Amino acid sequence: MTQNANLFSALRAAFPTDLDRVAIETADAEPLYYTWRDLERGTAMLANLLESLALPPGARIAVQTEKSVEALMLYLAVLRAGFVYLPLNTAYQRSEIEYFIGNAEPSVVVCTSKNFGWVSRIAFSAGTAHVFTLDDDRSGSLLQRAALHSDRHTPVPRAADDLAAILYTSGTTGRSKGAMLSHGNLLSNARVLKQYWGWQPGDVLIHALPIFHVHGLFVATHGALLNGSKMIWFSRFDPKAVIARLPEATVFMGVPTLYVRLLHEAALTRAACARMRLFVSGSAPMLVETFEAFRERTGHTILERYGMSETVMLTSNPCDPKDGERRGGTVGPALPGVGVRVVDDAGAPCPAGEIGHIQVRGPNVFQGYWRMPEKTAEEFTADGWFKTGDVGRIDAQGYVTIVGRSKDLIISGGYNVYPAEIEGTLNDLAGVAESAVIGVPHPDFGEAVVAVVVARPGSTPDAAALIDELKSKIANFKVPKRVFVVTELPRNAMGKVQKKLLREQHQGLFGG
Ligand code: MLC
Ligand code: AMP
Repeated sequence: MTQNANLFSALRAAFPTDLDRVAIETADAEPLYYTWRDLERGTAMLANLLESLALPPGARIAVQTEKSVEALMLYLAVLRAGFVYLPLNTAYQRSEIEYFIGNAEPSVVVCTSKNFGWVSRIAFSAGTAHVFTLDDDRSGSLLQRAALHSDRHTPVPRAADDLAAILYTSGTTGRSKGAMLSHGNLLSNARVLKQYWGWQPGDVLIHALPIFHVHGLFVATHGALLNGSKMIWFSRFDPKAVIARLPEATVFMGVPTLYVRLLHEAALTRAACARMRLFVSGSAPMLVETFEAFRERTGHTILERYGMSETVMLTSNPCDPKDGERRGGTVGPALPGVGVRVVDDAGAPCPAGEIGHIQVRGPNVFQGYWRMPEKTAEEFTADGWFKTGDVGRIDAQGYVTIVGRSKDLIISGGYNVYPAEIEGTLNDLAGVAESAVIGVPHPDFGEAVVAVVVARPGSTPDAAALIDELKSKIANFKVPKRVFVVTELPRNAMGKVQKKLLREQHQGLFGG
């Protein structure tokens, strides 16, 4: 290995010289202050603990814990020790966790003490050697064990294409796929964003997103760390509390639902945002009316960008006016060094302004799906472009507009929901013959999940009871907000369920 491309080493190199400055302040009634030295020492102790376990090279460390600074340190420690981080949404239920652990075969699982009983049973039966607990009050076996280790540690050298993380992303058919991201993928993207978004000395980030997906884990934390910037750390998004801290901050990142909720607060004013430099939105489409209402109220033009678990960030509206204006309803041009193109059904590039399939190529594009070489091959073109599954157009200035998706995907409050997975779960419930799951406009979540269900002959399933049953089986954000029991699903001449028709029928359901 010629050069150490460990992402942690690059982040640490950006720590301020004065390690006693505050790196993270929690937004609690009784705040905790973590200095850069605390991050350095805490991640060293955790990395030493991981190394002491004699794990195999490339070992996966699966983590399902509440958001906390210690959970962030665990992520950084996994990078530091050269292992592979596997974050899991806290909403995932037993059968979902069983699948992820069975598929990824992690050597270490970290969970909350509340879930230790069932998680450890699943993990040990899948061959996991170590299960630790970590709670959001800093208790649990992980930190107890880490405290016994040295607070000095030399980051393990990694090559740019060594794996840093696996992010599970649902599939259009079948089960979730693990997107394998390398140190090089993450670092190249973080560096491009640092430059393109003009991170500057004195920037302070309000971190209010979960840390188990690309947006909160990578885009937000890498941005702040690579700039040596302080974070104000919210364990969960609370619009009133966020607004109260805006005067101390300069950067905020959110999914559109967060902006919708901020706009509901009268306290969101120009004065409250006077010190802010940048508001970033992404992970789901932002309505132009939200974009405009925010500008009207605060004087700030939200910067919308476009990303994916498989590619981190692909495009972004400009930050610096010399790079162009921020246009609502678009996700901006391809980031520097990233190639984005739109092709027709035959794979030929579309002329400017024409709608087609969005494809991407660049140092940000992942290494493939974990243990799914055929699926990986299917998602790349012969000339090496990744098929995003999004549909859009690129105008003459290079601005990308996403107009839809060729993948059957619902994005609710920034979380992805694949109808096939929900339909499969519904169809297994007693009394259900078949089902169709659709997304309809929702004023808060952007899209809401709705299910249309056909009863088995002789059964009369109750919609509310089906919803309750689903809550015990799948993550709460995937559970349909409404279930309709019907006698049959509309089908076309080929026998395919006409989801478009169902979407039209239900589109006013939430006043959208
Ligand atoms: C919560 N609920 C949701 C939901 N979140 N329902 C639909 N969609 C969602 N996203 C439901 C729960 O099931 C529960 O229902 C009720 O709302 C209250 O739960 P909660 O946990 O208290 O909700 P809340 O804290 O208000 O969460 C809403 C939210 C959260 C918007 C803050 O969903 C969130 O943090 N979203 C951000 C997701 C994100 O980070 N995405 C980035 C992906 S990365 P009930 O019935 O049980 O009461 C990516 C790539 C990229 O896409 O480009 O960035
Ligand atoms: P995920 O698999 O969770 O990483 O979600 C990635 C998907 O989110 C993309 O393929 C897009 O469909 C969607 N997405 C991300 N950012 C945006 C955005 N700014 N506008 C519209 N859709 C977006």
